[in-house]
Amino acid sequence: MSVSRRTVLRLAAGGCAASAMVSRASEGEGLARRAARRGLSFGCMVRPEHVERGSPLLPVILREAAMLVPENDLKWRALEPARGRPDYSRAEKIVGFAERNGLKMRGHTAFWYKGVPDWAKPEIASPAAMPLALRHVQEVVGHFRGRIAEWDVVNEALEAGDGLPGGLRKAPFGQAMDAGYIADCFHAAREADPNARLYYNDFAVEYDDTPHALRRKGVLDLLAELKRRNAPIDGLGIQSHLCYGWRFTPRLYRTFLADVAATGVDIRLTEMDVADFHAATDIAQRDQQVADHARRYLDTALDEQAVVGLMCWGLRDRDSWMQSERWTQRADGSPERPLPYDDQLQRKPLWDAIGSALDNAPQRVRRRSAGPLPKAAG
Ligand code: 9MR
Repeated sequence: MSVSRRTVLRLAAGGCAASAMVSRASEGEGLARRAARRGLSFGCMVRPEHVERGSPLLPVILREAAMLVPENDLKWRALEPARGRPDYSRAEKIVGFAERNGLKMRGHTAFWYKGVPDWAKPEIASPAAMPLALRHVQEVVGHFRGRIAEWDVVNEALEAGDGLPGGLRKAPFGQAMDAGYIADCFHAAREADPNARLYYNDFAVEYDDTPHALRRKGVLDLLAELKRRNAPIDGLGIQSHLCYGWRFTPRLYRTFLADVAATGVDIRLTEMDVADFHAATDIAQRDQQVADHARRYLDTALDEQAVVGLMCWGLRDRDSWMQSERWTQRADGSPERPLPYDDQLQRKPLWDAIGSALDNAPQRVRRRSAGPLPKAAG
C-alpha cells in the first residue's frame, strides 16, 4: 500500500498517529468500487457510533461500503422496548448518514424470533400472535418507506431439529405455525413499501455437514412454499458466518446456489465474517488462513450470477459479535480476527482476499427477475 503525499505531509506536520492510520486505511480504491465494477455491491454492518463525526471508522466506511446495515438498531426489541413507543432515533442516525452520503440501506430485520421484545412474548405465544407481529412489520417497513432499499423481512425461521413440517423453527411461537406466517410477513412488507426488495435471511447453509445440508433443504422448500403462496419475495440472504477449518465443498455449494437462483430470487451474502478459533496462534499465519478460507468461499459464491453482492458483519475485528460469543472463543484466549480490518484500522489479508474475489467475479448481466444493476463505477 502506498503512502500518499497527503499522509506524508500530515506526518511531517506532526499529525497524530491515529489520524495517519485512518488516512492510510482509506487510501486507494475501496471494495465498493471494486464490487461495482463487476455489477456487484459491497457493504457492511455498522453501529450509530461508527458513523458519528470524529469516528475513526467513518472514512473507512465511506471508502469501502456502498450499502450499510445496522447491527441491532432495526430489530423490534431495540426499536420498541416499551409497547407502543417505538424509538427510531438510533436507526435514523444510520439511515440519515447513508442518505447524506449516497449509500444504500439494508433493513435487518423486520421479524426475527430473537428480536421479539419481552413485552410481546406472551402475546406472540398465543393464537393471536400474528396480528401483533404483522403490525410491527408494517410499522417498521412503512416508517422507512422509500429509504431502505432492501429488507430482511424474516430472519432465521428454520430449524430442522425442532421437528416441525417444512423444517420451520418453533420459536417464537408457542404453537406450530406453517409457512403462511412468513408469507404474511412478506405481504405486509410489500404493502408497507412496494419498492423495497424483500429478502428471507438465514445462516448455516454454507458447509458440508448434516445440519447445514438440512438447512439448505429447508431453505429450498421454504422458497418453493413462498412462491406457491404468491409471497412477494425478491431475495435470499445467506449470512455467510464462516469458520476456518469447517468443510466447504465448492461443488455442493455451487449446486445449492444454482437451485436457489432457479427459483428466480436474488442472493446476497449478508453477514460475512470468518471465525478463527481453529486457526493458528501466529497472527500472520492465522490471518492468511482466514483469508484463504474466505477466498475459496467467495470464488464459489460469486461465480453464481444470482449473487448480487456481499456485506461483512462489521469492518474492524473488535466490532465483531464473536468477541463476546462463548462458542467462538479461542483456546489461546486471544481475540478473534474475523473481519477485513484490524483494530488499528489496518487492512488485513482478508481485505485482499475479498478484493481479489470481487475482481475475479464474472461480470453481472441483467437477470430476468433481478432489480436494476448498480451503476458501473470507475
Ligand atoms: O451482532 C449482533 C449482536 O450484537 C446481537 O447481540 C445479536 C442478537 O441480537 O445479533 C447479532 O447479529 C446477528 C444477526 O442479527 C443475525 N445473524 C447472526 C448475527 C450474529 O449473531
